[in-house]
Amino acid sequence: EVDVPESHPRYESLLTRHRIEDGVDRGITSRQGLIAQGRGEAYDYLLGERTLESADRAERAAAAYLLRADHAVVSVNGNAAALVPGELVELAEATGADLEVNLFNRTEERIRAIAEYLRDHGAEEVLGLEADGRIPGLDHERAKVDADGIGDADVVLVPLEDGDRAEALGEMGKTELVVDLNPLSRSAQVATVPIIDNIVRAIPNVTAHAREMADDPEAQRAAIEAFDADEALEAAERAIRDGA
Ligand code: PTJ
Repeated sequence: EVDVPESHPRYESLLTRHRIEDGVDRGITSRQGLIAQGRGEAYDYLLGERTLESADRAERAAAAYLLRADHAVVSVNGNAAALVPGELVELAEATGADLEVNLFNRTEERIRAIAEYLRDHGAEEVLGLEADGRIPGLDHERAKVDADGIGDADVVLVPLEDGDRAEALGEMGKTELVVDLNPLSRSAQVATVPIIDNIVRAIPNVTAHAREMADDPEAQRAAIEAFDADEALEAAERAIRDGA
């Protein structure tokens, strides 16, 4: 553990950065994950390192989609696993979603390490090792998914997803819930629900909304109804440009 004084103005941001470094040391996070985190931090700084109201509405809508799904899957990559392992397990439990390790830079070692790390954090079943399904339109390694996981899902939550894959999943007709701090990224642009927020704040808030609406189908319908993807993207861009 690094010693960051709590009084440091960017305490949270430094802790988050350290978790990504630790993820690389554990063989969970790719080296490219360090670069992705740097990009994310820059956007988070511009957004004021807070959850915008529009992002909170997106998180509530995402919770509603997960609860109403026939088969929801939460996709986990090397950055998500390093930053919010326990929170992802809790989200899956609160919504009845499956957890699937699905990597952009796929290696069997990293998949196994992430699955084990999620089990250490309380996950019972972790998908992603079968890789017996394919996303049409992507090259071999990028296309691999579990047939009974993401392959079969009607709703997928994909944090920090690559643009090509986000687009290809959308073309399969899946409802995509994307967490990405960059409102201009292709993944955010193609998502049914773009959540423009730090995954560290976003995942626990989706879980809180899911718990609150779990037995209330009317509230779930209202959360989906109240959400407009284009408006959310515009609100985030405005916040970056004007600080509003
Ligand atoms: O573990 P793997 O192999 O699946 O690889 C995962 C990464 C994230 C390295 C891979 O998918 C990748 O290279 O992604 P990109 O294309 O760099 O996109 C990552 C996006 O996530 C960027 O738009 C970042 O702004 C955003 N991002 C980075 N950190 C965070 C974030 N969004 C939310 N919360 C963060 N902490």
